[in-house]
Amino acid sequence: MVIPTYNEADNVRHVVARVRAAAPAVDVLVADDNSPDGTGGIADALAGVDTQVHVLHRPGKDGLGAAYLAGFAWARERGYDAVVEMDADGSHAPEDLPALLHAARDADVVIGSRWTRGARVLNWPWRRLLLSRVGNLYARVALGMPVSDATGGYRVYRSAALDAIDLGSVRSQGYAFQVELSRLAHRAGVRIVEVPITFAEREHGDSKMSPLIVAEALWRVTRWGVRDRRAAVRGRPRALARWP
Ligand SMILES: Nc1nc2c(ncn2[C@@H]2O[C@H](COP(=O)(O)OP(=O)(O)OP(=O)(O)O)[C@@H](O)[C@H]2O)c(=O)[nH]1
Ligand SMILES: [Mg+2]
Repeated sequence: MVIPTYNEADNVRHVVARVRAAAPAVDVLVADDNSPDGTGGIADALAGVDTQVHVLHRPGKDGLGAAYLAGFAWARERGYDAVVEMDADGSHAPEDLPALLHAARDADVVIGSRWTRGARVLNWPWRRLLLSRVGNLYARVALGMPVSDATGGYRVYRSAALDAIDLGSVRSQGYAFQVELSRLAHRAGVRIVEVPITFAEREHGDSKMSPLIVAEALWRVTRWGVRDRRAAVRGRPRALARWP
């Protein structure tokens, strides 16, 4: 499991302990961007007493996408057959992990979803609910993907899915990173399933969400949607010409 962290000193200890308790077979990699609040040092201390906890120290804040790509590369070098993404802030419940891993037996990508039947979202202000709802509907329609929570960051990728995706082409940094990977997985034709999760607002620390991150997602989704439609239109006459 890769847990990206930036200033999560009040969360990292507890969240790692919960993962280790909920899924003891899972190894944890904390991918820290040299957090000024000392998160990296706390993670080192955890790794010092637990051989299944590892830390990837990155030089500075470089976005969620870059931290995940580095974490994926780390995991693939070591031959893991699946990689899990999870936030450090307690929004994703480690106790949901066994259900996600179970679903990964029959899927290449498992998305822990806030927007499928049975999911719960706790303590989120209505503005965040609306943003996530509308953003996901837009992504779903613009990209033609049967995914209800394309921005969610609680996922399992089987290595086969990562092999099928050209990770070198990924440029997104914020929420757009999750949407981009959903899109690439969908286009690669791998099996994607969604599992309902209980999502809770962070209790400690500050959100790194910013208007810039939302704008990046909106801009990229729109661009991908336009590109996909243009490609579909270009493809159509050829397809018709081939029709007997
Ligand atoms: N390594 C690294 N981790 C990051 C970076 N930005 C965010 N994160 C981590 O990514 C996860 C999600 O970030 P959050 O700040 O919780 O963003 P969010 O969940 O969209 O926002 P909230 O719902 O308000 O918490 C957390 O574990 C963060 O610490 C970054 O630039 N580098
Ligand atoms: Mg969060």
